[in-house]
This record gives sequence, structure tokens and C-alpha cells, in this order.
Amino acid sequence: MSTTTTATPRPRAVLVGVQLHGVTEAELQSSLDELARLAKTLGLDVVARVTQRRDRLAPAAVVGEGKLKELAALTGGSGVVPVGPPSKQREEEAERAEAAETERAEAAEAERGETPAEPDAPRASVVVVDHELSPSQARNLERATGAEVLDRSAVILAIFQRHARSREARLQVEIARLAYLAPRLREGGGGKDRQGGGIGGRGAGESSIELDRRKVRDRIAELRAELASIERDAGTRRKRRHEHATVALVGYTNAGKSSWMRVLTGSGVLVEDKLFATLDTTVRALQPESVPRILVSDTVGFIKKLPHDLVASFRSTLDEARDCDLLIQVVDASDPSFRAQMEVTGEVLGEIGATESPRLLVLNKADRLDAEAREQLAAGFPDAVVLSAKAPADVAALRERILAFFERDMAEAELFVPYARQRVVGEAHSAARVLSERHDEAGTHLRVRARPEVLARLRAGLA
Ligand SMILES: Nc1nc2c(ncn2[C@@H]2O[C@H](COP(=O)(O)OP(=O)(O)OP(=O)(O)O)[C@@H](O)[C@H]2O)c(=O)[nH]1
Ligand SMILES: [Mg+2]
Repeated sequence: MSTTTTATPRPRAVLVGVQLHGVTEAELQSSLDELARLAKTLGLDVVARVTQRRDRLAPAAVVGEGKLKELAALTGGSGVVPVGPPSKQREEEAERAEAAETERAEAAEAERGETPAEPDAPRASVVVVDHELSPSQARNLERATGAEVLDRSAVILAIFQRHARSREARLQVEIARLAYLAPRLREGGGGKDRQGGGIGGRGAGESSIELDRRKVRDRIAELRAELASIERDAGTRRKRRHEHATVALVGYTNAGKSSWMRVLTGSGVLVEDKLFATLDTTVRALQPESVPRILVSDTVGFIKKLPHDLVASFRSTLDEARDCDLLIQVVDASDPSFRAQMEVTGEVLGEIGATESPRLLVLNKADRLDAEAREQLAAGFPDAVVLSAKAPADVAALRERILAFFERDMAEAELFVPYARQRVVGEAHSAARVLSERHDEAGTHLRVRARPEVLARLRAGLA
């Protein structure tokens, strides 16, 4: 458990979630549990949850008028969305439909006897919404609650920003943050309200907003150029690494990837009960070292609704996962929503194009499960291994499994290396297992065991 020991009290936050059509109460609560962990990682103290069952998000402020008042009671705001600019007929119709929907939702709620959130809980200064907010929804919520309003993407971006250590990670996060902000500058930009009326209207504020957006775009281009130069080096390093057998640990945030990295490679990577503790990719050799060496990489975790800009931005970091020989997908099997988390991981892997490599599923944190649950998992996922990063016997078992994976497709070959090509002998020693080595007057006779790609490369060096 990570504890913050700051003297200043942590800002209080209220979570807001809408139970949309087709979403169960349990799913909504588990999504809010995760949002609460994200908020906590950001240093917020979650004091209440405000939820509402609706067919869709209220266009004005996500929740209906009544709920908004309830929310504002927790933050000390007015609970009223200020009247916007004159609306056209279509908008008026939409508003009428919206009012009717709100009434229905609230009447149904009253029928179910739901109690409003406690009015005398301490006042919150932050509202965290579990849905993507439009700029106007964010602004309306801010005005009605008097609190700072963040959506899920903004929280994730803020966490990434805090946890980014290397220059590469910092650039990636900054690009994603600006890309997230750019479209949101359209309405509220420059602190000027839309004087000319209407979304996208030619208000007096337009030119300065356009200027801001251009500045943001220019800055993104600048950062991208800098990132590209760093990534060129990283790309070369990655290519060099690819001469070795590589394993990438991937999975949902907090699943235990870094814990496995530590125990498999003896490295001191950060392990924390925090979301997105790891942002930078670390690569280390499997320990005790095998011949040839196997490299293991640990990288950024995934989460539900991971902002697209972040995925795009972290693409090169995630190349490690795309180019590896074996993907080890780590799952926190003790988390009740692990199935949904596996699905999200599958989706992100698809998005980054990491679907080619063979995948081994590690159902982790088995030490938190009883024997029956473990058996059920093993039966439900026959190709997976049910393990705990905290059990030394399990660590040895996974290491064996990794070794066996690479051993399986290795083949033996005889190579003759003329003295003029002695470089190949060195290469054979680093990328293959040399079974025997004999010299005569013309060169070196090697008997090696290696993966087919390695054998092909060694032969190409002799051609
Ligand atoms: N009980 C138990 N806890 C574990 C196990 N593996 C990891 N943990 C704990 O789970 C938490 C997260 O572990 P990490 O290894 O940091 O997880 P991660 O997947 O690297 O997380 P991010 O880098 O934040 O995406 C830590 O508190 C670990 O101690 C396990 O097998 N059993
Ligand atoms: Mg980690």
C-alpha cells in the first residue's frame, strides 16, 4: 500500500457515473471502483459517488437537473446550469426531449426509493466523471458545481504526467495531453465566452482561440520532432535487441507485470500498488542467465477507456510488445473484473498491432485465491498458467516455461566459419548455444543450437 504523508489535506472528490442502457449496477460500481483508484492515485480523497440510471448522458451536464442539485450539494455549488446563448429551434426540441428524459429518470429513481447522496458529507472541490465529457458538458458541470471537473481521460492523463520519468515518456505524455486539449479549446478558449453565439460560430473570441489552437498544434509538431529523434535511437536499440529472444510482459495496470519483471530478471524495477506505476519500458535478461540470453521487457499497463491519444503517443514504447517473440499477458486473477480487463488488454494489443506473437496467459495473484478458485481458473483457461509472483516455486515454473518455449523451436546446425569471417563466431556465441567448436587450418567448425531466424542470420553472415 502506498501512503501519502503530506501535511495538506487531500482534495475531496465526488465520482459521477451514469448507468447507461445495458450496463448492470455491478458493472457501474466496478467501473467506479476503478475510477476511485485512479482518483486516489492522483492524490484525491473520494468522499461520495453520485449515480443515475439513464438511457444516455444528459447533453447539458451528464446527469439530469435533480441529480445535478444533489451533486452540487456535495460541492457547494448552485446546482443550476446557467442559461446558454439563444438556441435554435432544433436545440429547443432537443432540450424538451432532454427535460422529459430527465423527469422520467428521476421519477423512476424515486420509485426505486434511491436515497440522494448524504447532504452533510464534507464539501468536495473536485468532480470526477466516469465518461468522456464534451467541452460544454465540462463547463456546465463546472459552473453548476463550482468544483474542478475532470473526466476519466483527464485523470489518466494527469497520472501519466506525474509518473513520467524519462524524456521519452514525458514527451509522449505531453503530446497526448495537448492532443486531448486542442479540440477542447474550441469553446472555452482564451477565457472568452462565445460572443457571436453558437458552437463554431464566428464570435469575437474566435481569432484568439484559433491562435491558441494553432499554437498548440505547432507545439505538438515540435514535440513530435524531438520524440522522433529519441525514438530513432530507441528503434536502433530495439533492433539490436531483436537479435536475442525477447519476451514482453503486457497487461492491465496493476496486474503485476513489474513484479514478474523483478523476480524473473532480478532487476529493481518499481512495484507499487498504484495504477500506471510503470511508464517506461525496461529490458533485462532472464536470470539465472540462459544460453542464448532471453530478454524480458516490462512496459506501461492498459486500462478501460485508455485515451486514444495516449495509445498513439506510446506506440513506440509499445513496439516492444509488438516485436517480441513471446507475449506474456499478466492478469490479476484475484480482481473480480479480471475478465473485462483481459478483454481490454486484447483490444489494446489489437490497436497496436501486437497480435502476431504467441501469447502465454499468466493468471497472477493466485496466492489470494483458494484452492477451489484456482482449480476453476485452470479448468476455464486450459492454456493459461495460474501463478503468484510472490511464490518462488511459481517463479521457477514460469522461467522453465519460457525456456521451454524457446527451446521447442530451436534446431541444431553445423557451421563452417572461414578465418576471414570470424565475426560470425562471436555472433554465434551471443545469439546461439555453441555445442562444440573445432579449429583447423581453414577456419572454425561450429555445432550450434538456435532459433531458425538466428541460424538463418548466421548463415547469411557466411554467404
Ligand atoms: N498478492 C499478490 N500481489 C501481487 C502479485 N503480483 C503483484 N502483486 C502486487 O500488485 C501490485 C501491483 O504490482 P505491479 O507489479 O506494480 O503491477 P504492474 O502490472 O507493473 O502495474 P503498473 O505498472 O501500474 O501498470 C503491487 O502491490 C504488487 O505487490 C501476486 O502474485 N500476489
Ligand atoms: Mg509496472
